Formats: sequence, C-alpha cells, structure tokens
Amino acid sequence: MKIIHAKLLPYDLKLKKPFRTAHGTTHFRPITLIALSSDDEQWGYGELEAFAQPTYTPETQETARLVICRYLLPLLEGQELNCPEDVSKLFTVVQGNQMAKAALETAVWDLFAKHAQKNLSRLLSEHSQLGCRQSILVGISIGAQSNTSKMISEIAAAVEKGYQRIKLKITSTTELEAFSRIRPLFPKIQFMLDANSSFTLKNTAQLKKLEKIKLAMIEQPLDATDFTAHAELQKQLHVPICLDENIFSLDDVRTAYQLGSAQAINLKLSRVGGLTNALQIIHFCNNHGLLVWCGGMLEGGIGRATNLALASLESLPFPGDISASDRYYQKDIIEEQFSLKNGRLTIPTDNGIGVTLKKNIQKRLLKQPDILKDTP
Ligand code: OSB
Ligand code: MG
Repeated sequence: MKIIHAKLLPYDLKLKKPFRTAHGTTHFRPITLIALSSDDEQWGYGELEAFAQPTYTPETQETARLVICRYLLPLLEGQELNCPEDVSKLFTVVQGNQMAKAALETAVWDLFAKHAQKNLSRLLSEHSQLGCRQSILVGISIGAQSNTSKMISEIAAAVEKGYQRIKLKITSTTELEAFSRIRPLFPKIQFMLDANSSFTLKNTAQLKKLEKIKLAMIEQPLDATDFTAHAELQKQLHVPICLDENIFSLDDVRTAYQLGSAQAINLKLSRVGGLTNALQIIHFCNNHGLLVWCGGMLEGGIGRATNLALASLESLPFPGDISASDRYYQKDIIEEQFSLKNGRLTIPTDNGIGVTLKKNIQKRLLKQPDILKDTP
C-alpha cells in the first residue's frame, strides 16, 4: 500500500463540563483530524491528540502539525507499506514527537483494516496474537472538584450511569482526608486517584495515609519525568503506583520495571507513538507482571474508536478511561454514540475503526488541501 493523499482538519470540541486536573482546566479540546488514502480512494482516519499547550506533554497541536507536514508525511510519501508496523519503523529517524507519529500511524492501521475488510479490533488481535472482546468494562475519570460535596454528587451521578470503576483527580490542595468519608459511601465501586504529578516525596506521609482507603492504584503522584522518586515512593507504599505522564515508549516502561517505579501502566496510544508501540508495551507488561490498561485524553470520536479497538484486547481487563460519548462533548465528529450498558461499551464491528464521520465534517475535510499534492 502507498499513501498518496493526506488531509488535515483542525477543529475545537466543546466539553459539556470543564475538566480540571493539576495541569489546568480544559473547556475546549482542540483536535486535528488526519485523513490518509492510498490510490483506491479508501480513507483511513486518525486523530492528533496533543493539547493546545505543552503542559501535559511537550507537544502541542501546532508543533505536532508542523512535524507531521514537514517531517513525517515526507517519510511516508511514496513508500510501499507491507503492513501497518512499517510506519513506526519509517518514523524512527524522527526523535520523540509521539503524538504526531501516532496520528498518522493510527490512520494507516485504519486503512489496512479497511483494505482487509476487517474491524480494527480483529486486526490488532491477529497482529498481537491476543484475543479480543466484543464489549468491555470502562471507567470514568472525574475532574478535580472545588469541594467534597460536589465530588460526592459527581461520583453518585457516574454510579447511577453504571460506571463501576471511578478515577478521581486530586491536586496538592485536595482535602485527602475526605476520601476516607467518600469511599464507604460507594462500597461496590473500584476507586483510584490521579494526582497528575502534583506531589513530591515530601508528601509521602500524606500519601501513606491514603492506604487506609481501598484504592486500585494511585496514578502519577510525582514529577512527570522522575522514575527514581516514584521507585522510592513505591517502596514505601503497598498501593500500586500507576505511571501515566512518564510513559512515552517501551523504554520508559522497561525503566519503570527495572527501577520498581510502578506496578501499573496507563497506556495512552497517542503518547507512545501509536498502535504498534502500544502492542509491544502490552506484551512487555504481560511478560513482566505489570498491570497495563488503556488510558484516555479526552479524545474525539475517532480517537475514542481507536482506543476501543485497543482496549478490546484481552490483555487489558482493567477498565480503561474510555467513557460513554455523552460524558464528553456537546457535538462530536462521528455519527455513532458509544453508550454504556451495565458499565460496558460495545466495540464497533464495521471495517476499520468502524465509525463514520458526520456529513459536515466530511464536507470540510474534502475542502482541505491535499498535503501530498498541493504543497509547493
Ligand atoms: O491524566 O489521565 C489523565 C485527560 C486529559 C489529560 C490527562 C488525563 C485525562 C483523563 C481523562 O484522566 C480520561 C478520559 O479521556 O476520559
Ligand atoms: Mg493520568
């Protein structure tokens, strides 16, 4: 297969409710839709998931679009691709820029699945030799709230909808003692906390107190690049630490394993450069007793569908951060709605990622220039 057309469409999605983490508050989510095609006019889609600012990861929408157009698309152009795994190999000459790479790489996986007239979940299952499921348990990530009673009502609303695994965002100003009161109110729910790097080793005593509460894990308590401090903390905590911000590659997962920085990995396929790398990380985690699960970063419909295909793999039984569509945007870009049934989402079964762009998005995409043909 040769990629001969490429189109980019940047747009903003408006969240139904602002989402607050230790990194800041998100009202609008900028996303760039990537459309690639080979000569038969079949289109594959990917999403560029970088944020507007380089606060959560180093890339931004603007820097990643520049890297895509100037460095990555020229590497793809005219190349004969025998399998989707070829893309990450071609991209190794470019350092970092994982989200830019993932945007293109996931679109190529979609294209290969469509060519084979297979659903992406099936194709990933075949390429990884891992079984796949038709529906999966999913969790919800609830943003930081200004007080405990707001937190309790957000949790109650999520439980009402059927979520059985709830992640609560905490910051250095969250009243952590409140969780010992919140936890017994929802005895059947699996809880975890995500600090988004807002603590330091000086807070160890405070974090140790949290161990009295039944928690599945604590995500990213410390600095985003610090493996040794997490290892130090994990030695002192029984509750598993899950690394999120630290994990850009299989090498990072190996480092975490060797140092004992974590017992769980929040795998964001956009941050590890795409599906090929994600599958390698899953195998490593399986072989080394690390729990690995599919994270989210407020994806639009295309990114969510790709995440669902990845999370359908049997090696990811822990419910991912892939909530139902109604939790995110006022208007999404795909026709389909992913809705929760008994805490589960159904994996799309149509070819490729198995979802359809809304008509207005298709029209806007058609009007975009073909980067591989129209750039002087
Ligand atoms: O830390 O996992 C995170 C969203 C944006 C950036 C970082 C994170 C998150 C989430 C939301 O927790 C997960 C989702 O997409 O539902
Ligand atoms: Mg996180």
